[in-house]
Amino acid sequence: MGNINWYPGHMKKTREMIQSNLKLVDIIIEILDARIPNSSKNPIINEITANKKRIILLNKADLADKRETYEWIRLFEKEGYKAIEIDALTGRGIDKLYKILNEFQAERDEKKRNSRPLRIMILGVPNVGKSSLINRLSGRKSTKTGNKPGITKGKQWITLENGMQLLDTPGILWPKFEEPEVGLNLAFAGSIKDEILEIQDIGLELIGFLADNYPEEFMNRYKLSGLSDDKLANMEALALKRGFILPGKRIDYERTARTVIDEFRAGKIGKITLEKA
Ligand SMILES: Nc1nc2c(ncn2[C@@H]2O[C@H](COP(=O)(O)OP(=O)(O)OP(=O)(O)O)[C@@H](O)[C@H]2O)c(=O)[nH]1
Ligand SMILES: [Mg+2]
Repeated sequence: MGNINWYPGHMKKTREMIQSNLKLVDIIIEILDARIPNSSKNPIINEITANKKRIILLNKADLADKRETYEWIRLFEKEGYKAIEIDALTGRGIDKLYKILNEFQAERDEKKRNSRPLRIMILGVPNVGKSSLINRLSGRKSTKTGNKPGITKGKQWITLENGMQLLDTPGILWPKFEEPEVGLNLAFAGSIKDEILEIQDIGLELIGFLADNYPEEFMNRYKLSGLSDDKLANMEALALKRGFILPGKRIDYERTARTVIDEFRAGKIGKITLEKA
């Protein structure tokens, strides 16, 4: 889970590695977290992948707000991309992905004589579901094919059921760092190591967001009959409901925060999107 410490040298190396891999592929699959499509986007992906065809996947759509996911897809489509929602874990949406890939293949076959099967690479920031997607796509029917003649040496490729070639290691890109809001969103979604965060602060901010944006889901989950404008008051009400009380009748803020964060990540509070398109 997002435990890479990105530093400028590492970012430069990653970029160079991805750019050299880019030369080997025809199409990029960019995975975003449907709950945080903006915060889970690498800041320079447009620059890195310029002139490559790109499909945008909103993964973990099972955890996100359907309406918001729809708006994000419309936005990306307006920007000229193919965009779909998927759940890499269950495979929902993978059929649509194959349909798009097949369309790109047909387009290529029309343009080029002796066209070959598409070569694909997956890109995304840590924890968005790259490995899950690769596992899902590779399934049982596919075979790993290293150093296949005609395909660049030294690279491991997975042959998909439709014959296309998928690079077996995804490109892991760095997330945005500058905006504090992005950091919070990545923390809420579980893309930043919890140890480096003040869990009580993260929990408090998440409670604030939920009370403002998903009040019904939040009240239902924690059996609250009303909400305060003050996030700390809401946190305390929740703690009392759940009995998160320490000796001396002190509120266990740590446990309260941990609980809300865990339940949010597990989708127990509801289908929630943290960023609007
Ligand atoms: N609910 C849900 N969880 C998912 C989905 N896809 C992946 N996950 C979970 O998200 C976490 C990260 O998934 P990975 O596939 O390991 O993500 P990754 O992008 O390969 O992560 P790194 O290798 O760390 O960069 C795992 O706990 C997965 O089980 C999905 O569609 N829905
Ligand atoms: Mg992985």
